[in-house]
Amino acid sequence: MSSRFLAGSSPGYGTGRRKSQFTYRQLGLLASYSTSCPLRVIVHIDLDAFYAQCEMVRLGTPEDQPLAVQQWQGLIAINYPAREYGIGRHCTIKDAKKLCPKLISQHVATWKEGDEKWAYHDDAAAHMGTHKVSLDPYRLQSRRILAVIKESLPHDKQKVEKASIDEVFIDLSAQIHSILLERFPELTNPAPYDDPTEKLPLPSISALDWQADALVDLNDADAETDDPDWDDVAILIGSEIVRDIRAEVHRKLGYTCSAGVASNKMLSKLGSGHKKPNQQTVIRNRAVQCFLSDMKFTKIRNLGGKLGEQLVSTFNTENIKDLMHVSVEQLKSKLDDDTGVWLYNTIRGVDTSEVNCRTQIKSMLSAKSFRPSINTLDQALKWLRIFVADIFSRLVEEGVHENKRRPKTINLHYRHGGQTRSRGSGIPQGKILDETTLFALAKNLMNQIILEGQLWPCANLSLSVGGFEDGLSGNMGISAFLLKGDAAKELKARSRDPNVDPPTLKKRRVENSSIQYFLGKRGTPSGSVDQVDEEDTEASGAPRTPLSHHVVDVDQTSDRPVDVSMSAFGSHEMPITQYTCSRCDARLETCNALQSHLDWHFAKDLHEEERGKPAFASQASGPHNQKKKAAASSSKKTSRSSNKLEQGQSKLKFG
Ligand code: DCP
Ligand code: CA
Repeated sequence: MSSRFLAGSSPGYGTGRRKSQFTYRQLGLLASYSTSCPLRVIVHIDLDAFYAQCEMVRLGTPEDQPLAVQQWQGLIAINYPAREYGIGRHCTIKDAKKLCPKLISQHVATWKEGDEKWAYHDDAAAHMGTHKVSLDPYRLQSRRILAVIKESLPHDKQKVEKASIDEVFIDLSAQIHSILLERFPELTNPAPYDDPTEKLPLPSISALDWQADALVDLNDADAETDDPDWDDVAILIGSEIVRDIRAEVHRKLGYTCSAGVASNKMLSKLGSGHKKPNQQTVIRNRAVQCFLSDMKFTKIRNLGGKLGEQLVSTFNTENIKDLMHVSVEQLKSKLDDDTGVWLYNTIRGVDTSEVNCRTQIKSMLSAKSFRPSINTLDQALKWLRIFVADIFSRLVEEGVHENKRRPKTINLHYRHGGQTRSRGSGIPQGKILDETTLFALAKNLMNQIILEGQLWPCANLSLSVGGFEDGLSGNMGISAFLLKGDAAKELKARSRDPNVDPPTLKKRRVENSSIQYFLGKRGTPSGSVDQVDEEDTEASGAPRTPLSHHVVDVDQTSDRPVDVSMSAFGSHEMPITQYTCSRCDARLETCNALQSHLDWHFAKDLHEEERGKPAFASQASGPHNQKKKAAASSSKKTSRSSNKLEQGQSKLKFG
């Protein structure tokens, strides 16, 4: 037994209960990451003031030095020492400097028109017209952090979802299952009568050591008189694991992060934001209601936007506790059935969405708005080269060289005469995609537009690739990627030797941009989405300040923007062949139709994942315990900020 567990006692000590509320079967489900396992443990890790920390690490800035990251004339990240001066994203550089004269404001890296590589330019802020922001340094750090997180986990039990540039979800269930069996050998005994529905014995401990974790308090004193059950033990092991991960990230790379440990994604994400910076919050099952009842529902993923606003105006409240009295039937009648059930479950802390390891990239986009507009092929080609380099480096990360994933379509969008249009083509299959091919395709599209006399003066150019499919190593659309002759040989050679870089692979890091704007800033869907293109200012008709950017705090490449942008762009597609959806075999006539269709699949997956399963509505608290909930919320307490020890627990200082 770990020394982190205190005060050994016999099962059932101090309680009326002799048995755990969990069964042998439920314990078994933990090993398989089952989303219906009530013992599951999900962690959300979020880097503190991420871009600011990246700059601090790069520049070797002392920890207490106030620093903000600047983009043109605005601030996009502010470190915690600077926040103490009241500096926020809303501040202008001038105001921020007034508040804190010793503030370092570091401009983000930029591509300079025609350059082959992004760099940190001292004069970037004054040259918005000829520079394009590069967030690539942050992506690079993000990848390094992710690698350290993964190295800290057992090789065979890594269920990690990169949710954004500075956030990950980790499902620790299987790892915790093995640790439980190791530490509590009684759990390895077969179930009595070989009946998996038999209840487990209670854990052979009565007090848990939560160290420096912010432990969400309970508002129902009775709930704490029960000795720990296996869900408490599982979540404690989760908090030990995440404390170690955070320490590793700090030790190896110098970054601090905050974390939430809970039984699902929604709660763990709320947990990581609960106490910042450099802290972790544990939300035990028994503390969920208390944790949520004090919260505004607009803080919950998917409730920050329109749906949240609709709820506020319908129920005249922002508070979760006021909605707890509303029946599922009422919610269904005010919203639609699915949304009503989802909301009913969500405010009760029920979320069965899975931690999704696979990135679900749908498209990539790189763009630049021009003020004043550009008028020459030379200028346009310079930007086109940057877009291609930008997108291609993202493709490399997606495994285009190994033919793991590749796009099927390419589109060039352009803004001319107040209208944005696009022209697209298919990307030839049967040959490994390289940067030269991509550039040739992009240039070809541009030439066509120019021939039609539609490009100059040009106020915005953007290049996108879409219709991603898995290649040879994936499970979709394999036939589309069967390579022949030299291409097959090249792929084989490369798969044998991962160190062989193809001739076109330049070791450069470039910015990736997209127009992802789906669920709002923090409403990152599972699967990764890209940073919104900070240059794409045309839609609003005026340059946006960083504050008003459609910035989704996520890295990787967009997994959903193309359908949004396509419809706005009114594309001029060139039909090439018939396309088959690799997920359902539907036949589509055009690249665009295929892309929209794939996006529909994705949106549907997302919807299902985000909404959880309606079946849980009946399992969640029903009318019979509404009264108890109401009583509980009226005796509300704030989260644990004191040194108070709760019954059955011990809290030590984090040494
Ligand atoms: N970001 C941005 N524009 C925004 C919001 C975020 O450019 N409107 C970028 C800068 C942030 C990064 O994304 O550093 C991560 O966003 P977070 O919302 O997680 O904010 P921080 O990491 O900066 O701070 P916190 O400690 O609150 O998580
Ligand atoms: Ca963050």
